[in-house]
Amino acid sequence: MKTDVAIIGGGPAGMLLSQILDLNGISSIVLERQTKEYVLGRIRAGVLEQGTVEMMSKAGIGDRIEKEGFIHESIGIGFDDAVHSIDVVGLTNGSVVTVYGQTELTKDLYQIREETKGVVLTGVEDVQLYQLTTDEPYVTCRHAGENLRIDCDFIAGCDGFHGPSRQAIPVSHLNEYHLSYPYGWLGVLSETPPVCDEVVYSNHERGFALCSMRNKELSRYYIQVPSGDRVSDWSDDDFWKEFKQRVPNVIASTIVTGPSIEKSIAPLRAFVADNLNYGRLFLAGDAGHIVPPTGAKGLNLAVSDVYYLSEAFKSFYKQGSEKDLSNYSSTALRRIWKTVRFSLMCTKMLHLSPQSTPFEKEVQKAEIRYLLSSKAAMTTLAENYVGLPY
Ligand code: RFL
Ligand code: PHB
Repeated sequence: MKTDVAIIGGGPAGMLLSQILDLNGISSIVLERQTKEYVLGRIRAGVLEQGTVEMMSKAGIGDRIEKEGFIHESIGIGFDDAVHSIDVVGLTNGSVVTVYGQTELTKDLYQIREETKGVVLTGVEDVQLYQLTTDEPYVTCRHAGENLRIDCDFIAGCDGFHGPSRQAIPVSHLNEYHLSYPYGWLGVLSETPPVCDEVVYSNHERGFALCSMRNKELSRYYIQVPSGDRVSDWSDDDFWKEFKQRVPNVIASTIVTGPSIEKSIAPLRAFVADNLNYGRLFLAGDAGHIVPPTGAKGLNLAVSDVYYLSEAFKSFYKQGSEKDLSNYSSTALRRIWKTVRFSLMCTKMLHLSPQSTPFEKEVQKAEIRYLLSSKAAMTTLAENYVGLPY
């Protein structure tokens, strides 16, 4: 098989890239390890930056987001038994975020690639990358019992943190920065009406809690749990009991609880790969970086990477210029590091750290009080939350 760009990974980054390339007459083949049903069943992100929504519209899949997404003009901070609203739209001259599940966004991407007859091979095994530093790289894999070889001009590594793409970069060309937190998020999806119409991030001495939603009948809630906890350690009753203790009473007393239809634990960590490029291989999305979910940035960063990378492929195929491709890594990393900074700052401000001294706990409270009393601090939070410019 032959294509312009071989894309490893059919998550949001890989699928969006293939769609944008297609709109620009650049061919691609997507290789996804899991089945389509598995990919579409994963419950993950829920908050889209304005730039992400614009990218989806440009890619021809903005209609359902526009119809079914929920525009949020503010976010809530739960602190001292009250919900403090931050007027995101007012502080950013009109920018908002859209609540729309990653599951739905991925469904839209698979659907449009089916309509546009894109080649997306699911259930592939043993993906391997070759000749990355030549003009003739290729990928091999097994698919439906056959061995495949895909010759291409470029390879896009969109295969998440554990995929083979980053591992194909020699260690001498890769600097990896890692940070892990001694806690994770236990998330529950429940067929109940969301308790608030804004996303509420709650700081509490028992630990962090988050109220989010997917639609009018579907809520998504999280609580901070120690690393090492397993989903089986937490019954639904235990979850709700703990959750209610960590949110302001106005939420605890009105929340409608119900059985969880999904429950999972995500570890909190940060990771950045420097460089995102090796020869003809380019990394995008979680393959190149992970942020703790507190700022709601993982999916949005994957989309901004795809923006820079697709623009660079466009200049290569349309103007014959390799300049944007050679600058891809440094351009994308500048935005990535700023977003890492924001995600770490939110994580530190809102979570209970098991190592915190009483002194540090007081400083954390002062940090939140300062945020809630300072227009400058709230503006900083709001402009990062809606997404920094590309
Ligand atoms: P993905 O979605 O992991 O997709 C990578 C794909 O590559 C495939 N793959 C392979 N394919 C072929 N061969 C192999 N050997 C392969 N190995 C892996 C995988 O099967 C998969 O389909 O990465 P991508 O596309 O870069 O997208 C990144 C986002 O999924 C991720 O950043 C977000 O979900 C993070 N995230 C959030 N991001 C936000 O912007 N806003 C949020 O509100 C938000 N909340 C979250 C989150 C992530 C969470 N978890 C579970 C980590 C909340 C949670 C709880
Ligand atoms: C979610 O709805 O899953 C969600 C919302 C906000 C975050 C992270 C996750 O910061």
